Amino acid sequence: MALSLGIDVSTQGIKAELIDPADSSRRFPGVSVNFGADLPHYGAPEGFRPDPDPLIRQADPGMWLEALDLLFARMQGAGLPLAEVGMISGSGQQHGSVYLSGRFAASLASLDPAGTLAEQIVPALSRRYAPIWMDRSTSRECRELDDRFGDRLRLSTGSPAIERFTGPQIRKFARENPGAYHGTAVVHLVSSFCCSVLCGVSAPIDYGDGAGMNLLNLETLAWDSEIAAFTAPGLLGKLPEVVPSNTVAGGLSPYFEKYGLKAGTPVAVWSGDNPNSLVGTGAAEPGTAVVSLGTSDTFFASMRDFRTDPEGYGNVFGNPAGGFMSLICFTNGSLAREAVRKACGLSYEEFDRVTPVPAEERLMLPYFSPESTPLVLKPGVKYDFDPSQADGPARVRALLESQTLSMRLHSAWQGLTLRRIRVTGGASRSPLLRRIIADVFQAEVETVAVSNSAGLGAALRAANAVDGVAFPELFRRFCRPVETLPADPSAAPRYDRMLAKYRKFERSVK
Ligand code: XUL
Repeated sequence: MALSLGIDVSTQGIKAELIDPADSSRRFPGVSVNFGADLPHYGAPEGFRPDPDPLIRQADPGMWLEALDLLFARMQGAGLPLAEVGMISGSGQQHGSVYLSGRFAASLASLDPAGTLAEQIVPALSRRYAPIWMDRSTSRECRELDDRFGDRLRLSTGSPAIERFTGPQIRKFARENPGAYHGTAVVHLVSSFCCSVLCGVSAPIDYGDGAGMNLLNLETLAWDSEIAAFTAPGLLGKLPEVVPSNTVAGGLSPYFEKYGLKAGTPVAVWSGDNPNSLVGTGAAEPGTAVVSLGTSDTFFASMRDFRTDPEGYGNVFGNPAGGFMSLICFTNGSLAREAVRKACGLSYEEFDRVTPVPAEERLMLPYFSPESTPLVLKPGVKYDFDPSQADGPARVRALLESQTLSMRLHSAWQGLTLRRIRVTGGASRSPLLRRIIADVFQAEVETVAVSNSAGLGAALRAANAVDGVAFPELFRRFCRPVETLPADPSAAPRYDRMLAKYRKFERSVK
């Protein structure tokens, strides 16, 4: 079978995932580009331009374009069989926006393989730098959207006004720089921008990533014209079409023949990294949630019906495999685990070897940095016990149990009957954390050994969109759990009790 290529454009770099959708035993080496290490001339060691204002986080789309050229050159250099690629899709860091003038269409249509992507496309940018998901400079715009629409914004778009979401960012740009906004013909997401570059035409946005904009009405699955009109003048006319995630956006531009790919290879519409990860962890069907344990922890799960979090912490996106998905972000994930590990003087091995002690019922609120769930803007760590009287392992247990109780508390609005939770990310190595997750949620915990779930998800989506391979079949081949841990039913009453205590404790400090 033809090979499927998934490209993951994330915050710190881009990666390629090449698979044979019919045969998971055919392995290809991963190829990647790191923005900081490989493209130091952009001065963006962590993928964004350093700004003295911590609320401002912008990246240079020229850097993403140069990275794409470099990624394809590296794949070719590594001897990957690019001539066998028969379908392509991709994944983008969510929410970031790219602003392009009327020249964009013409520069895509006339891409000259003798030149580079960056030199031919950068002149079509109507805003030089793209605000990314880490930007939080739009509080004023969020307030304005809240004042104008109140709860309707959350009920229609799946999320209240959120600083990093694209709509508030577009509103801020239109206010601060009306001339450049007026000169913008199209506003793309990172995902749809990169997809456009591959197809050589301005590409649509999919329901998965489109839902991260505060502009997509998830009941009608169309741009909400009233919200768009308030967000910025004439915005509806500047948004790409919004389509289901299994849409083929176009054929690969002849520009990429220089890397050994075939012009015209079908390119499926790109999506956001979280919707792609839902697919890449094989959890796109209801009944399984994913807990991704990274710098921040995220909890995401497929949802059959559209419903929203009355507290506004959970976001709802389109599920690329159909229906919807939730995403809840807990900023103090490994960030807090690292801080506690260091403060307790434990090595990584010692941290991973901490064992459960059911007699302890201790809680802590680990807000080492501002927290998004629950919203805490002023950092501060709180304990319901005297930490100076507790040894390192006891503090580690208090942290991990509290983090997991917070996940259970703040994911309850989905009304999910969870049979299993798939864990991924660095901290999923901790046997204690896996045990706690199983027992707190009373669900089986499955470890998946997928290292780039967003890139793999994109490659699987391409196989589904282009060749019609069914998702369950792809999941069986590519996303099998490597380890399964059943819940201990005898722990259920204890965690029900601790959950009630945790809820009170969290409320008492907000
Ligand atoms: C999700 C979010 C991040 C970005 C970058 O809402 O902001 O997960 O998608 O990974």
